[in-house]
Amino acid sequence: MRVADRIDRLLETVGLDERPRSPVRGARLTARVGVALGICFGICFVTGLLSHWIQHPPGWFWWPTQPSWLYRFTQGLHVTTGVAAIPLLLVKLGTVYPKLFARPRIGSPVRLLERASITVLVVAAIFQLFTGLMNTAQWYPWKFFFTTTHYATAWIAIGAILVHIAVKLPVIRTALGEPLDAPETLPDGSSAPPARPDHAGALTRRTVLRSTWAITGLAAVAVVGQTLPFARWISFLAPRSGEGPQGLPINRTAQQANITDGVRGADYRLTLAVDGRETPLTLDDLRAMTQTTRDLPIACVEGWSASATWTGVRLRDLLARAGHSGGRDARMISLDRGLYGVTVLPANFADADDTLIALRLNGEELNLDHGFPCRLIAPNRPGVLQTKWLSRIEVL
Ligand SMILES: Nc1nc2c(c(=O)[nH]1)N[C@H]1C(S)=C(S)[C@@H](COP(=O)(O)O)O[C@H]1N2
Ligand SMILES: [Mo]
Repeated sequence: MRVADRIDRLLETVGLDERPRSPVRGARLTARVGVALGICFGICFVTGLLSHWIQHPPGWFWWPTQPSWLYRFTQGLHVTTGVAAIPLLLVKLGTVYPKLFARPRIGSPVRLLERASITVLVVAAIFQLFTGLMNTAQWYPWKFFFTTTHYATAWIAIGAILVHIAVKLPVIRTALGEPLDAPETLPDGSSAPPARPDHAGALTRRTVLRSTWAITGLAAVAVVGQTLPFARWISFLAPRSGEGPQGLPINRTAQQANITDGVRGADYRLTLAVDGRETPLTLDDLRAMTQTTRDLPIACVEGWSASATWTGVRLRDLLARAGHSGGRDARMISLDRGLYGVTVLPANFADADDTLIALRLNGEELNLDHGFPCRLIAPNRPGVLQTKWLSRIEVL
């Protein structure tokens, strides 16, 4: 027996042969699920790009300080559309997988190219959704650095999606124009008999589509609760749902960052560095300055977010005390020597009314895990850039 025939036999045995007439398959179902999937991927890509640019700003990039909830919103959308895309992708793959085994297996160069592009698309999409989901759970069972890989693969995925849409556009248009469960039109123009017409209770495409919307909605609701306080109770997928000292979750504790209670000692200083001049301030110096109170969210890149009331010294006032008059970026340096111990605050954020070096959280002195003695809290910023345990601020 030829190898190709053997493969066909094998696939038939395990039920993976080409069965285009199965009621839950066909372009009409695939196209409808595909549109929803395309919208999710599109929103996820744009919001992901934004998040990446805010954290690694190219020269031309500018991000506003207001409204303070904007990043919370865009990143919530990123994680929610990403999670919603998981069931959509599974259903879509389920409706088309027999085509992977369609004959001829290799065929013309164009067909080969089309199959190669589909393979890239499927692999990149699964990779993005899987690594993104793992990141929301802070579970990194891999060796590569998450953010750069997730970002690079996003371009591959979106490129492959655009090629796929362009190639399939005629099929998509026809399929969307036809009613979901009506008989299919055969190549000769006649109507095919409906799939399993006499099978009472047979699975219809409409049933599959409705179930798909329901499961997708459920997945979205499960994750959106970590961003919307009133929806927190339904958020069973949200790993950090508002617990933590002073009513706020924590990503990295003081202990994990090697910050000991020693920072409570009398020798703690926050040093301001402006044009080669150093101004060391004690915690009492900071407490003696004019205090400002603001309600601002921590919006973690991983999707959870929570609002809190912060009190502290305006960064602008603090730097003015060291002789700085605004208009320049500032580098935040932490006692934490980890990955997020140094961040750069663009000039418009350094000068903003709402940007604080916080000493208090929700009416109490800042908990050690929240960044005691003091931390940065600025409006409309990813949580990862809200540097805790500050020891030094340099005007650039
Ligand atoms: N020095 C330092 N600051 C940090 C971090 C860190 O690892 N080190 N983590 C950041 C991240 S990822 C988030 S989401 C917020 C969380 O702040 P919270 O622990 O006060 O809720 O702190 C940010 N500030
Ligand atoms: Mo974060």
